Order: sequence, then C-alpha cells, then structure tokens
Amino acid sequence: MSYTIESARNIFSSTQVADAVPATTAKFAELNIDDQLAFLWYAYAELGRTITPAAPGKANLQLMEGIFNDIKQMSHEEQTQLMRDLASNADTPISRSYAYFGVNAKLGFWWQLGEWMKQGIVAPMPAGYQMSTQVKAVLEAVQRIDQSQQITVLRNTVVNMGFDPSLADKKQAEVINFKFPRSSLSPQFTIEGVTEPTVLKYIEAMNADNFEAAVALFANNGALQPPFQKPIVGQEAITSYLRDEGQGLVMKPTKGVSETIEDGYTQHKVTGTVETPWFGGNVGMNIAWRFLLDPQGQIYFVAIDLLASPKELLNLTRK
Ligand code: EQ3
Repeated sequence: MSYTIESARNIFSSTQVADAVPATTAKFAELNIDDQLAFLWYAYAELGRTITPAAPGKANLQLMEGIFNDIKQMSHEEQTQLMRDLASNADTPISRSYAYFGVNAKLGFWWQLGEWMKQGIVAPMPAGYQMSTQVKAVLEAVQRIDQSQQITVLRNTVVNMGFDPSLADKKQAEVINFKFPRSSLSPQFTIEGVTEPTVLKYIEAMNADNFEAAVALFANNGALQPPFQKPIVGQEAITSYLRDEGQGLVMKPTKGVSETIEDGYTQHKVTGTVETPWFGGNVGMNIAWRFLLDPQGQIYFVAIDLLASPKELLNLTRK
C-alpha cells in the first residue's frame, strides 16, 4: 500500500484532540464585533489572574513602532474604531499591515494595546459596560477548558483578525516575524520507547529554532499538520510556516511508540509537553506528534495535536 497525505492523517486515529478549542472559537465568531472585543478583554483579564504573557521584548516591539506611534496619536474613538476594524477584517491601512504580521507579531501587537488599555493610553473598556448574555455564555465555555486550550482560543481569535488573513501566507518575505532569545542550553529529553534518529533530530532542531535542519528531514512532498489545521505540504511551505509559528517553542517529548508498517514505512507516536515563549513553563501544552516516515527514513507526514486531556499523554495505541 502506498500512502497519500489524506490516508496518513489517519495514523494513530484513536488520538483524542481538544475539540473544545474549535468549538469555542466558532462560538466566539458568532458574537457581534463589540461583543468579541469585550469577550477578549474579559477572557484575557481572567487568564491574567493566574498567568500573564511575558513582555515580547523591545527589539520585537520596535518592528511595529510606526504603527504604534500612529495609534498613540489617535483619539479614543479612533482607537476603538481601529480595534473594531481589525476584529471585523475591514479593509483599512492598519488592518492590511496587520495581515502581514506573523502570528507572534499579532499577539505582540495586542499585548501592547492591552498594556496601554490598562494605562488609559488606548481606549479602555467603557466604564459601566454591561456584558451581554452571549458574551457571558462564551466566557463560561472558556472557563470550562484548561489553560493551554484557553490560550489557544485567544491565539486563534487574534490570528484571524485583520484584512484578508490569507495574504500573509502569500507574501512570506514581507511578514514581520518575532524572535525570542533562547538559553544556550538546549532542553534535554529522552523519549521512552522511541530511538528513531529522524524523530530525535526533528525535536532537537525545533528546540534550537533551526528550521532549515528540521525541514531537511522531510521528504520533498512531505507534510506537516498543525493542531486543528489542514496539512501544509512541501518543504518551502513548511519552512515559512515554522519560521512564523515555531519560534521559541520548547518541546519536551517524554514517551512514544515506534512500529514498522508496510513497504518499509514506519510510524511513530510521541507525546509530551510544549511551552510557548509567551507563557514559558507556566503552561505546558499536552501534545502528540504522529510521524509517518518513508522507507528512506524521511518525514512523509507529521501531525501535531493539542490533546484533550493529560490522560491522552498515555495513549500510544495504534488504532
Ligand atoms: C487587549 C485585549 C485583551 C482586548 C481586546 O479587546 C482584544 C484583544 C485581542 C486583547 C489582547 C489579547 C492578547 C494579548 C492575547 C494573547 C494571547 C497569547 C500570548 C497566546 C499565546 C498562545 C500560544 C500558543 C497557544 C502556542 C501554541 C503552539 C504550539 C502548540 C506549537 C506546536 C508546533 C509543534 C509542537 C511542532 O512540532 C511544529 C510546529 C508547531 C508550531 C505546529
């Protein structure tokens, strides 16, 4: 049997992913624009009672200095309109620039606005704002999921803002990407049950932000499937994706299973935690990597899943 990307997606099909994330993101999308902004404010404030994202660093924020200066000059009404425009994907100059920010730059943009909202430099939530029942319902849904899922929902909402988010994929060269400093010691790990060199090299390369080395492990027509997304196919597309989304991630795989299947293909499921530079060790996301390697030992397919619960870290069954 030879594999297609479509059939490869079904390896280790009993893996339970955090379905609450797309479900909650969809509920959010049904809110009207002012309710969306209010929801984000309250969800972020609620999260901030236990953990807050790290400041993105001066060098990163400087990449957006021009836009920040413009925003500081605006009246509170104009600032509120700007936030509405971003959330409603309106076609405005700032909303267009935003579409060219990488994921971390988008998060950093809102991080800065959030700080300025607290200080009154950017229009805060109106005093006496009354939460609608719809906002309350989505907030309650968010409170029921764990922190790693909550930050994923927040991240999804920010990624989808701006004018035509798909533009950002087309013109990678122009995308503003953040960089996060790493400690010189790369994280040590051993994966109980997996010794496959390709898998180990993949994690090592990702833990060093060495995306070229990680992508060199893929077959030419290989694919990477991020959580809740369709596979990204081909080395070039995977490289630009990882440059944008893979910066500063700390991967701590712990367990796994390897099996030889048909025609020299092998499949490997690895579980462990991944930390984002925004929350560091305060939020360990429970992750599974499902690898399918071709007979040459190259990655034909890897899916990255955000797991439904910590219990899923122990699920290494084949079906
Ligand atoms: C100002 C405020 C509060 C109110 C206003 O009304 C609206 C908004 C938007 C506001 C601001 C909100 C803010 C500042 C939200 C910030 C949220 C943050 C910092 C969220 C960060 C989340 C990061 C996550 C979930 C990262 C996950 C990464 C993963 C799972 C990566 C996995 C990968 C692995 C393991 C691989 O092997 C390959 C690649 C891949 C990247 C897929």
